[in-house]
Amino acid sequence: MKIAIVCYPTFGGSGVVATELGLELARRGHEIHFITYRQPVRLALLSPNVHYHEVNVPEYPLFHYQPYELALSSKLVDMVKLYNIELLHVHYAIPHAYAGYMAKQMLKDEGINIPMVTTLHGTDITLVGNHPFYKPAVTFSINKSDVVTSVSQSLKEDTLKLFNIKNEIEVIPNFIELEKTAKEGSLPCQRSVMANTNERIITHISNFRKVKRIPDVVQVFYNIQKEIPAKLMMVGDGPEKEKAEQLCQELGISDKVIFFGNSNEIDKILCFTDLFLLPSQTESFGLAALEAMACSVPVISSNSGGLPEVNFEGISGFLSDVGNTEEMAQNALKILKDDATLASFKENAFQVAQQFDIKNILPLYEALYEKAIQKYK
Ligand code: GMT
Repeated sequence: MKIAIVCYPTFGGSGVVATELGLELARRGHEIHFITYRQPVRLALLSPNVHYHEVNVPEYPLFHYQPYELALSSKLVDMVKLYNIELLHVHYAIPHAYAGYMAKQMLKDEGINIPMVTTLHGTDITLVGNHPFYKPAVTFSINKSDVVTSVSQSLKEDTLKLFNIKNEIEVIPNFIELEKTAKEGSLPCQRSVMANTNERIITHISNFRKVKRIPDVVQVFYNIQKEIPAKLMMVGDGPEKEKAEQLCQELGISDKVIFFGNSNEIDKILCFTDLFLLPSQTESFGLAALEAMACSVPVISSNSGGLPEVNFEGISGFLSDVGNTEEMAQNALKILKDDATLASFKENAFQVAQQFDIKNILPLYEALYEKAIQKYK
């Protein structure tokens, strides 16, 4: 199949999922065209089946806001015609589903009919899309998609609750490429550079937005390190990062916390991690938690949104109410208390992650694509 994938190219989960999906589809022989404003961070272009088309929005003094949707839909039209693309798969409803629908309409006008699959990722529904300024356009573009998928059952329920949706929503969970993780996991792990042998290593990875509750990460770690020797690895960048650095200073734990900024090599950090923290306000799925589990790292998370669909209570880790940092720290200590307990949680985390192997999930997308393309033939 010839598929156009529209996504955000940044470090956010939706862009990562879209990129990994496209790359695996390409490995399976499909022709994939990534269409976005910058080369996606996880996209390596050395493959004959992978194409990247950049959307440019020329500056003009009249524009206070650059019309990205217009440029994106025009680019989609041009690329569909040039490469005979058969299907559009847009990730994150805003503004991609809207631009995709406009492209479909323009193509229809020229006698070209192609289906559009929209994947809902989370904040496009629970935070941003739900805003009254966007809601009518988001509702419209979800209803006009040929196929709608969501990354968890919880996100599907939120979508049906928050929007007037007439379309079916198929749940296809996020995935992990276990083969790649295993290959990277066999490389030497530089634990000794980061911590002493007696210290437990705790990691948090995110885009440091408010929804991630970064102060809770610091507070949970603060409680843990009062009881056992430990280090905290903070990976990622975003608006809450500086405040977190200040908080660590105020709490007198700066020497135990390392802020890495954005990294493309999270496997190198996860390989020496003993525990992953994700206390988010809401999380449609929690891809970062799954990536940790795939590296055999147990997870302490909040129990909001789709997190209980990924992190299994008492098996791959523990879940607590949002903001209950006291309980999160107690649960973390339960996992970290001795090597045997930690080893069994590590093994369990890896077992749970196996359910989300890309090999199990990708055929679900392929089947949807085939059905959608057939409908238009
Ligand atoms: O919140 C983020 O980390 C970014 C956001 C995105 O769209 O890039 O993540 C959302 O999509 C991910 C991939 O499907 C999910 O794993 C995250 O849980 C989801 N974030 C939220 O719902 C807050």
